[in-house]
Amino acid sequence: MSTNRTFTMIKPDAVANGHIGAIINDITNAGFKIIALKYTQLTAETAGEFYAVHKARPFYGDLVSFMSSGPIVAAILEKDNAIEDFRKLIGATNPAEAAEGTIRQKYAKSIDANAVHGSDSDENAQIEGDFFFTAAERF
Ligand code: IDP
Repeated sequence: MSTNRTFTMIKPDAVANGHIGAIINDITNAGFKIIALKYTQLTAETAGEFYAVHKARPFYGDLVSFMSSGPIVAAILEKDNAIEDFRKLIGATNPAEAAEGTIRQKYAKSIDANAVHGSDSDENAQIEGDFFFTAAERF
């Protein structure tokens, strides 16, 4: 089922650097509607579970410890063509390669601390949204 929804996190670096407001502003200005929103912190265990798909990658341990190092903002967003449009809005994984004006280009400093997460498919958006939000927390 294609839902026109995506899931995002504002990662610990962007939260610590005071960019929550600016990033949410960029997201809503780009036409995304907020369906669910939460300020929370992952544990090493829940971060490990969320990123289990990357378990075999060399950066997995660093990714899990970084993502559990401080609070994050999790959100479900809605817009036509949400997955692709949101990936365009955030820019390349490595902020050094992210296009001018993208969220990662503006607010991220490195490939590991890259300010935001964006789902890469409808299926993963559903799984990732379900990881953080109950049905009663979506509007
Ligand atoms: P994406 O977040 O742009 O979809 P993925 O390849 O799915 O990128 O990687 C997930 C996350 O893992 C990235 O956002 C980044 O934080 C981290 N990551 C990816 N590649 C590297 C790397 O080569 N070194 C360190 N961290 C990485």
